[in-house]
Amino acid sequence: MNFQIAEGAVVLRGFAVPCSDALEAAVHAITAQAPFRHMTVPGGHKMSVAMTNCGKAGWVSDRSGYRYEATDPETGMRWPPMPECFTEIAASAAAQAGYGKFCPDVCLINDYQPGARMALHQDKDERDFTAPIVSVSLGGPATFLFGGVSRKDKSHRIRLTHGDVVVWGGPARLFFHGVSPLKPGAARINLTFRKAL
Ligand code: MD3
Ligand code: FE
Repeated sequence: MNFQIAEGAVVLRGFAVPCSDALEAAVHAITAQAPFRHMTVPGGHKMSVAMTNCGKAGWVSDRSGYRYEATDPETGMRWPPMPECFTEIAASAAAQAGYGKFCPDVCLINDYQPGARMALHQDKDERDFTAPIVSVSLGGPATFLFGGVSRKDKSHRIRLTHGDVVVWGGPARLFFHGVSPLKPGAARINLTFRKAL
């Protein structure tokens, strides 16, 4: 069921349900090599969301800022490769939403335990904003917030549950967005596929 929530942004309800066991197993294998960790933001606080990455590079944050790095700063090793089921779900969701030939090179994996949240922000650390971003939600439900290209724009909320996929392209690619604190209950995993390099 495709549902456009803004110009360029499409929700695919339950799109990832058929392959969610494979996606979760792949996350488990990735975290054995590159464990979830709470990164430090430039202001010095640790994020409430725990993160890891797979693919050609990974998103990292520390006191000096945000960037993509080919290696995991915790281990000095390259990030685990992107599993085939990851590339496949991202490309097929993008195609379903009207974005052909999406070939992500990085996947940020976010682990939300109860209480974890993500403040309103834009994704601007990638080189090319013409490619969409594909987000896959697994596990417990979350309230996702999205506004517009200005922080002052009115924001909307949308409930995302297990298997929901959102494709953010066109004007929506640079929309402000965030996640409300996760309610007690099941943890939530989010896979964020990007063309970053
Ligand atoms: C809307 N993660 O890691 S993914 C992030 O649920 C991030 O973990 C959220 O935002 C999460 O940066 C949301 C969905 C998403 C990603 C990129 C967007 C929504 C977006 C870019 C523009 C607008
Ligand atoms: Fe984001």
